[in-house]
Amino acid sequence: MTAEPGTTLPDGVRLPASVRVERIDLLRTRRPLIRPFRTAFGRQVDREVLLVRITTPSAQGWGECATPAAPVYSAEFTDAAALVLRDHLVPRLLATGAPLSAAEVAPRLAAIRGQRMAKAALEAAVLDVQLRTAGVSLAQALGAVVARIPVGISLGIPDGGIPALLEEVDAAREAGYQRVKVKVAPGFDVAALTAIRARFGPGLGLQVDANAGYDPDDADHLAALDGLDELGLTMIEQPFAPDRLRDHARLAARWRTPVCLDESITDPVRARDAVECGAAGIVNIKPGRIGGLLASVQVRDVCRERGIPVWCGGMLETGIGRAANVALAALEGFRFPGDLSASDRYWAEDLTEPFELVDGHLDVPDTPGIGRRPLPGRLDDAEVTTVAHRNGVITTRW
Ligand code: OSB
Ligand code: MG
Repeated sequence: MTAEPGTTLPDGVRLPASVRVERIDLLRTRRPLIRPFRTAFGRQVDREVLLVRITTPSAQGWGECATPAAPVYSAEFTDAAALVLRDHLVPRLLATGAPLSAAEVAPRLAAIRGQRMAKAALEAAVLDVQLRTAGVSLAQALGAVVARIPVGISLGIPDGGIPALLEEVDAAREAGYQRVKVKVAPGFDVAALTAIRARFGPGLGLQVDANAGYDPDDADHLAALDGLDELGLTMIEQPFAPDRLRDHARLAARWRTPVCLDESITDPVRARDAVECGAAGIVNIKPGRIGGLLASVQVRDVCRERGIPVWCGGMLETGIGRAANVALAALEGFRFPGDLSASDRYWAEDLTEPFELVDGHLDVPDTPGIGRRPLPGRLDDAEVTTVAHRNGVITTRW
C-alpha cells in the first residue's frame, strides 16, 4: 500500500497493487432525465452517458465521464471526450503494457491539455478495478470518515416558474433533502428566492447556483446579486465566468453571503489561487471538473490547509459516477450536504442499483471498488468502442 515511484498520493489516500490492463471499452448510451434540468447555460432533457470499462485478467472496473452533450458548462462535451479518450488518452495509458495504478493515470496523461472529465473517467475506472482486485472500497482507500453522507438537491429553473419551484422545494423537504440549491439566472433570481424564503421561513437551508450567468460589469446583474445577498443564503455559487477570479474576490468582499466557486476550480493550483485572493470562501469539488478523484483530494487538502470548507457537487451522473462522488463526499473537510441526490431524482431507472435517500442521507458504498456496477441488461443498447494492447500493438475497434 505505497505510492508508485514518481507519484505522490494526497493525504490519507492508500492504493493497493497495480493491475494489468487488457482492454478498455468506451460505452455510449442516452438516458432520459425524469424531468428537464434548466440552468443559466441551457435546458437538458437527457444525458449522453459515456462510461469507461477496464478489463484485467481478474476483474472489471467502471468510470463515468461527467461531460454534458454540449460545451456549455465548460469546454468539454461528450462527443469530444469520446474521441479524445479513444484516440489519445486510452492509447497513451495502454502504451507501455505495464501494470497500472490509478496514481499513474494523471502523470501519464499530463501531456494532453485539459480534457479533465475524460481523464477523470479513466482514472476512476482504473481505481475501481484496482480496488476490486484488492477487495478494498473506494471510501476506505480515499480515507472516508463517515458511513453515510447528508445530501441536498439541486433544482433547475422550472418551466412552470415560481409556483412550480415552490412545489419542488416542498417535495424536496418532504423527501428529506437537507438543503435546497436553486439555479438562478438574470431574470429568475431575487423574486423566486424571496418567494421561497417567505413560504418556508429562515430555517430552510437554501443556496443558489448561477452557473457563471452574471456579468460583473452589468449594474442590473449586480443589483440582483445584492438582492440575493439579503436572503440569508448559505452560499452563492459561481456568479461570474470561470476566469473572473478577481471579480469574484471583489464582490465577495462586499457580500455577507459566502461565494462558492465551481466552474473556476479546475485543479489544486487554481484552488489555491482562488482561495488566497479571496474569490472563494467555499469550494465545490467535482472529480470530473478537476480531472480525477486524486486531484480532488488534493483540492480538499489545499482548502483544508487554508480553513476553507468544501462539498461535493454533481453533474447529473448515473449510479457509476455518483458512487465515486459519494465516497469522496465522505472525506474529512466536506462540510456541506452534496449535490448527490438519490437516483430517483434523475432517473426512472438508474444504470446501477439505485442510491436511496434514508433520513436525508445516502449510504457510502463499502463493497470493493466504487461499490456499484451496471446491472445486467442496462447497457444492452450501448455503442461500444474497444481499445486493446496486445504484444506491443494497440488496436481500436468501433
Ligand atoms: O453547476 O452544479 C452545477 C448539473 C450539471 C452541470 C452543472 C451543475 C449541475 C447541478 C446538478 O447543479 C448537480 C447534480 O445533482 O448532479
Ligand atoms: Mg455549480
